[in-house]
Amino acid sequence: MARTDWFTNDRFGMFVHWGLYSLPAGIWKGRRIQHPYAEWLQASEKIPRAEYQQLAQRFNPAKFDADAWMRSVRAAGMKYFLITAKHHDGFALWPTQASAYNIADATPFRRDVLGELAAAAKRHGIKLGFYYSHWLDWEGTGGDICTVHMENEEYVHPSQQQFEDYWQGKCLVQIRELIENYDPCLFWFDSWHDYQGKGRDFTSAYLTPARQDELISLIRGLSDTCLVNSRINMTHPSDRVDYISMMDNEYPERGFAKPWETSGTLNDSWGYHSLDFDWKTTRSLIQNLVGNAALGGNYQLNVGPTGDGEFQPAAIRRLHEIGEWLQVNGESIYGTQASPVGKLPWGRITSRRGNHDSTRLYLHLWDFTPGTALLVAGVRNEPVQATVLETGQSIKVESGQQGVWLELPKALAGLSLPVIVLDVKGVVTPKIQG
Ligand code: JFZ
Repeated sequence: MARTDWFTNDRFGMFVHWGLYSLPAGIWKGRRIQHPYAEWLQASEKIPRAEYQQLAQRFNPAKFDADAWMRSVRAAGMKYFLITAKHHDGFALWPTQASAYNIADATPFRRDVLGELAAAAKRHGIKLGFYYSHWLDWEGTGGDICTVHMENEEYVHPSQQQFEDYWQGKCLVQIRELIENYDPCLFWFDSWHDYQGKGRDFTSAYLTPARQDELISLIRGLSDTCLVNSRINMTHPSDRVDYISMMDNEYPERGFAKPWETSGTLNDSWGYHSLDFDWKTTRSLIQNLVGNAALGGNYQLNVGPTGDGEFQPAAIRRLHEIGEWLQVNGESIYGTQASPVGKLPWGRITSRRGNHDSTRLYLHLWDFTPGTALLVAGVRNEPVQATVLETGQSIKVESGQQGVWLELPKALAGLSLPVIVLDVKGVVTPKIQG
């Protein structure tokens, strides 16, 4: 039983970016901020710390309802939920002892949002995890700043001693608090190669192998189950991490030996952006989920709640539509493995070892013509049966030189992104990827 078994089984989770930046929502002093990410407000507009941190006095999300959020997670067919416990601005969504810059001490709201979400997640059978910005922290207690967007007389890179004081006095203290208070299923640490265009990766000055080991050892010492992602340190990859986090909205051409995941946005920004109307279609979001599952990977879809604590209607509609598709096709995602024959011109395949020496293939039809024949190239196993997963309609199958042929019924026209279940004898020999 591997620590990551639940993760690879569940395949689909929710990411939430929520914090002080959700109030101005991409607008500052009446103008749209430069950075596409609303959560990068402080850096994008180089807002003096004292001015930015005044947002806390206005943070009072009266409409925040942890159970309502978890109902949306369930309605979408998602199995785990992550929230930004602390993003780059350094503000904490729980009553931490490490800094008064937190929801209980600095806002009129005062409620422990993470505590309420942890309890609601338990009630709804959802696993809860945390995003934590361990490298960048713009509170002013020694965390690093991002040169490209914010370096000025106030925002300068910390000295090694200043960063160490932040690391020991805030970062490690808060990680311990989060594990002891809320027992998270995983951490999603955030870093990247910060070349600042000068060829040298500034991240490594702070995220050293020693600090990486110190952080992972702290977590391992406090929790046998909590997973750690690869973006804890992109410069010194460690085999101690549990899963690989792709870059934002990055969908790989092939899978990895380790569990892996793509985090994606519903529109462009992670945090709520009131002028971001670039919403993705439900069809493309389902194809992201299927595309990653067909390569043995996970998909974590982001929501940016408003400053009041509500999900936008456009987000709720897409979550419900994805959930409706998973209601009838979930068997083709949860607990499945990657395609043994790669991707095909008409769509993708997920698989599951069947019983009695058989294999079940889930054929995700994306580009096809109802009433015509479809070739599952590369599958030379003897076909046993084929049915439409949503309706149970059986389909005529026969084996051929190049693979298994199916006669697609006309009735498929009425289904969006239909899935056909094809059972074949034996194990399907993986096609050697060119
Ligand atoms: C990072 C954060 O900065 C962002 O706010 C959000 O939390 C996202 C999930 O992760 O975004 C990045 C980080 C690095 C790159 C792009 C987006 N990069 O190096 O291309």
